[in-house]
Amino acid sequence: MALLKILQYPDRRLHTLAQPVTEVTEAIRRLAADMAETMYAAPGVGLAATQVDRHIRMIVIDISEEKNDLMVFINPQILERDGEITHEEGCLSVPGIYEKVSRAEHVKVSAQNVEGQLFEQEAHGLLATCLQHEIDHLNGRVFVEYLSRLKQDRIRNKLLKQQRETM
Ligand code: K1U
Ligand code: ZN
Repeated sequence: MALLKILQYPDRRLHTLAQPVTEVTEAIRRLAADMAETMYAAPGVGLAATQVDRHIRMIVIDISEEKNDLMVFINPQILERDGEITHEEGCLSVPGIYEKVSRAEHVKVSAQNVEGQLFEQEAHGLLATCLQHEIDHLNGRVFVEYLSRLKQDRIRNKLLKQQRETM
């Protein structure tokens, strides 16, 4: 397994629309394992392929305390959404920034697993938030885009300054 480099906002590659996975191959399974290792090491509770510069529709999530409940979603699609919840969100591509975002409180998602089999997942609370956040990544959307223009500009300038200082 390998640790992958996570793209940092405002990298324009984070705005790429990810393409469907047409066949779940050994290479896809290896990427899922590498994404999981990268997520656990960061540490984070989710990661989208977009964030590691692989523009295919795959995400990994583990919101368990013990970090022993890995979920891999290939070609995830939101079938139902309802309610509203506001969570403080973070993002491994936007380090050090935490902001409140409102999203659906419940979602029903269909996806394929690492064997290529279709499954459905009902999610509430943090899992629902995380699924929506990661599926947004696959659509080229970063959570800061839900914030005001002023906040987005401040975050962009802060991260660009940090990136210049660590070059
Ligand atoms: O970058 C990402 O997409 C992962 C992101 C997922 C997420 C978290 C919270 C709300 C919505 C989406 C993160 O994992 S940020 C880091 C984080 O939340 C965390 C880090 C260490 C322990 C527990 C949580
Ligand atoms: Zn993110």
